[in-house]
Amino acid sequence: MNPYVDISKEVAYALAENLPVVALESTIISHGMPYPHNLQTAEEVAAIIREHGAVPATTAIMDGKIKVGLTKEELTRLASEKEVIKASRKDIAYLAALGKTGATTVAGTMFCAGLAGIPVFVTGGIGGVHRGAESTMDISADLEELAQTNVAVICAGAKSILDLGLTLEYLETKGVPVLSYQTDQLPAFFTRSSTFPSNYQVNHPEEIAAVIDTKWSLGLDGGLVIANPIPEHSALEESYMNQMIDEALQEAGKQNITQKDVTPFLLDFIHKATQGKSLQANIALIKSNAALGAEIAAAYQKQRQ
Ligand code: PSU
Repeated sequence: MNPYVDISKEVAYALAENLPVVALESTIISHGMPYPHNLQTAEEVAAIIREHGAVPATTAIMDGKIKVGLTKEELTRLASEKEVIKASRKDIAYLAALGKTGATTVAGTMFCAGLAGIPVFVTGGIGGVHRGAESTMDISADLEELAQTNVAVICAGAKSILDLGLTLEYLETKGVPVLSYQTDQLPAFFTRSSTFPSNYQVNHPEEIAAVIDTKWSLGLDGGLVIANPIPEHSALEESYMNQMIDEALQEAGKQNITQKDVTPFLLDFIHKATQGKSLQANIALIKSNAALGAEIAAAYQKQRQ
């Protein structure tokens, strides 16, 4: 086994027995939600995955060790310590070599899940091509990871802090399928729809599992985006959210926020500007994704038998 990787007993057992496992990211805990909502949500999401018959495996780098499956103490550290580093692919070697602690983004988590052999990963929203990327070149490393790592990512689409059209173009260029669950559009995180069509509509976890298995069996390496719209009762009003997002983008521009600080800044600004409404929506959608992800992980294991 890789000496840098420490897989929890529960996750290792599930993997050895071919039981369904669902990877979870930790940047959403450290940089995506405020304390204590972050810790509470992380625990609730793990419980939902268990209720749906799968084992949750949150990934992070703790004091230099790549951990797959975290203890409550480790989750609490990520949720509350200020010096936790947002860890994408480029950060992992530094953190592992120098004994640092980092919370993994979608890209970082895909990499860790890939190392551990976990094919299904649940998150809230993926990173993508930022608005104005024509001049800033701000494109999330999540997209490149999707291009190369064999992990299926269940999310609620992408926030319209991003340029959704360019994000879809990028994924298309990289050969990453974008499948929407029970809709033919790309959901836009806070809202169930966007003006952008998804590649395909899929209606059952079994169908999704079949696409994942067939893709990799054909040697078509790389990830898949499975976009699950936010539950209807938790969706926010589109024009209201667009206004909040515009304000957030303007403020980020004024304060000259760049690189890895952009997404956390925008998320925090929107949370405050909506007086917590965006946070409630975020919590609802990740729970819904957790339930679907566990069902997909179970269907995938069945498909492989
Ligand atoms: N989008 C969200 N919530 C999040 C993130 C994105 O709605 O918490 C986090 C994820 O961890 C994602 C990362 O992988 O932000 C993308 O950051 P960047 O744009 O710097 O690659």
